[in-house]
Amino acid sequence: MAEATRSRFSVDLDNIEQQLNQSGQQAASQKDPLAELARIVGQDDPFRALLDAGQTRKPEPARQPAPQPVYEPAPVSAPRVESAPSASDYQDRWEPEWEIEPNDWAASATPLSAGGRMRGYLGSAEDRDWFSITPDKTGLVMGTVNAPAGVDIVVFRDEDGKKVVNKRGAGDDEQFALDGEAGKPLFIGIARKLDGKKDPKEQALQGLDDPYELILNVTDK
Ligand SMILES: [Ca+2]
Ligand SMILES: [Ca+2]
Repeated sequence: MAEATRSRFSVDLDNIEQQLNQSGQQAASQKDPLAELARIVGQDDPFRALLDAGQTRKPEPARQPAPQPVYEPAPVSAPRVESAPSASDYQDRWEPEWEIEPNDWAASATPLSAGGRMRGYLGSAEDRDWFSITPDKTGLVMGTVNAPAGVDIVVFRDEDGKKVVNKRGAGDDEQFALDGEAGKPLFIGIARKLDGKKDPKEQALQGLDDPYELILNVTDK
């Protein structure tokens, strides 16, 4: 019996060994496809992750345009810097002053600081706006009037309104120069050119609600 059990045991051991080998071979043979599957699955994941990332990133460009209007005011204010003749006048030009009506005569002119900006309305056909500036140094006073659209600006360079500047047409800027003397006030009048053949009250007026802007800069010349 002992030999039989040994032989059986040995046979069993052989069978078990064979089974183990077979199962090991099967397992080994199964490992390869599993490994390939694992690779495929492993490769799919990063692609899916990229796809998912791409899908999640797509909405971002749609969100980005929203903040853009916040940055738009910057270019809007840029032309103000361009119109500044000098850096010393930079601060004044960011806060333009406004005309003080009635200012239809030189005696009631709205005072303007040197190197400043002044805005006003030609609110009627015969509205005339006078401004005064007293330079603190002797030199040329350079002036520019930015006209509202459709308005032909006329500039008076002297207190009596006899020296008229009107080089350009409707909607265009007018530029002029005055001889400034330290401590002596200068007077500048602004009006709109009307059709002399028509009654001012019957003329179609443009830019009644659009302000013009007078820019003055005292130079050393
Ligand atoms: Ca006015
Ligand atoms: Ca006026």
